[in-house]
Amino acid sequence: MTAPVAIRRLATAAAGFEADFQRVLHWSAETDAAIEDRVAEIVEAVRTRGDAAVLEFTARFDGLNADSVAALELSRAELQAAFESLPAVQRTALEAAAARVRRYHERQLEACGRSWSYRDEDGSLLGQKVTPLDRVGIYVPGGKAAYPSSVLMNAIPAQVAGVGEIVMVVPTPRGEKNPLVLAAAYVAGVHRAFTLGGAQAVAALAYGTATVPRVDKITGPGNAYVASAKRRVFGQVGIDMIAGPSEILVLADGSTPADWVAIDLFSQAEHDELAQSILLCPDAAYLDAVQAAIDRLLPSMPRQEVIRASLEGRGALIQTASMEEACAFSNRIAPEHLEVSSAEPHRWEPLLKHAGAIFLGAYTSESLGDYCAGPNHVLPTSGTARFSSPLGVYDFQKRSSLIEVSAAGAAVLGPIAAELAYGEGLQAHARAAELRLPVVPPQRG
Ligand code: HSO
Ligand code: ZN
Repeated sequence: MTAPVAIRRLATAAAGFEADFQRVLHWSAETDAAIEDRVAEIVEAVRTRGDAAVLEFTARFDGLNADSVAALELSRAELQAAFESLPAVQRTALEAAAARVRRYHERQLEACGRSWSYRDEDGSLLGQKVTPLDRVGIYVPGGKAAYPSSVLMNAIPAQVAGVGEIVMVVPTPRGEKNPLVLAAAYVAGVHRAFTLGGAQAVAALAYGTATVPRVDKITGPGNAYVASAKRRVFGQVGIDMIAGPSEILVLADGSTPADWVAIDLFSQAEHDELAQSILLCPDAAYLDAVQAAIDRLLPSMPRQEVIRASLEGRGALIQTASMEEACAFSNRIAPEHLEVSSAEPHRWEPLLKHAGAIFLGAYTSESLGDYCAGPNHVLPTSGTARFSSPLGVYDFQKRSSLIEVSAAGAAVLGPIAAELAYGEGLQAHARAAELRLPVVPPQRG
């Protein structure tokens, strides 16, 4: 018999709840000074010595020796071969997931990724021109978090946005390649791929080397070294976000089978000991049923140790006074994934403001969203859903303003601009506006 899972049990009505709740929420993305220093050296070495430094670090950290960085590039033919080597069922699943993710992001492009303009009453044209980034880098973690699904989730929106070149880097310790990652890169339309990782790969993408092309933006998760390197090169290039551990919050009215909810809590917990799974529900008997399901199901999970550590360290089963109160707490938590496990999900959805992705109804397991429902699984974590959004087509685009002022428009705008420019003491600005007026006034003091 394995011991019951000692997951925290709280009730919003209990004395001292607020302090307990704060302890559940507490999470600090500690920045380790030693890591910062190491990364600073690596980034600087790659910036100044390029390929030679990349080769040295790859040999040292990944045990992968090569004569040149070019030898670490994977050709499209190699990606294709990896795809073709997979069992048919895996190929079909990858393609089906890719097609659904592509379709969703194509809708995103139509809905919010297009240029627009209008003419005002003077015939002047005002608008916004949307263009894709020329070249992006996608960081794919190796080791325990090597997720082919994340390759799809990063590369497909870039491809849909029309990015000219998608460059993938993936750490490949001792040269052991992950065929599913390579196959996903093939399916998602990655243009170039290198078996490079760590801070050295991030620096190579940010500054470019003789072999690795310099990109405009780097997306994708990574370990503490990668996160630190991304922070450091931000400004030289764009970055997507710095992701924390995965989170799931389930808001339940007690109508979903308890086993389903227990396994959904496991599904995030199994990512990482630091992942967070929380259940909010007004019904105490249902919380008991989920606790019993957790204890019964855990022994069948190959990753039970990680799940237990996550649930006992950061998990919580919280009894609320009502579903309305559960929604209010959910907004305070602003989880990465929010399951509304209710018979009336559309009743609660309008009350929910802050979440990376909202999964409605008992059949919508978060795991379906991780792989193939269509929306992106790269989501804001650690409460950042209060101010940021899922990775999307818009992360691979930028906007330019368009202004075309007609002669009539110049006559209307000229005096306004000139007045404000004189007020700022900027004569040249004022005269540029005035010279275009039908009757040019004398220049002021
Ligand atoms: N839930 C993870 C994504 C993932 N799950 C990849 C399985 N594979 C972060 O949203
Ligand atoms: Zn997941």
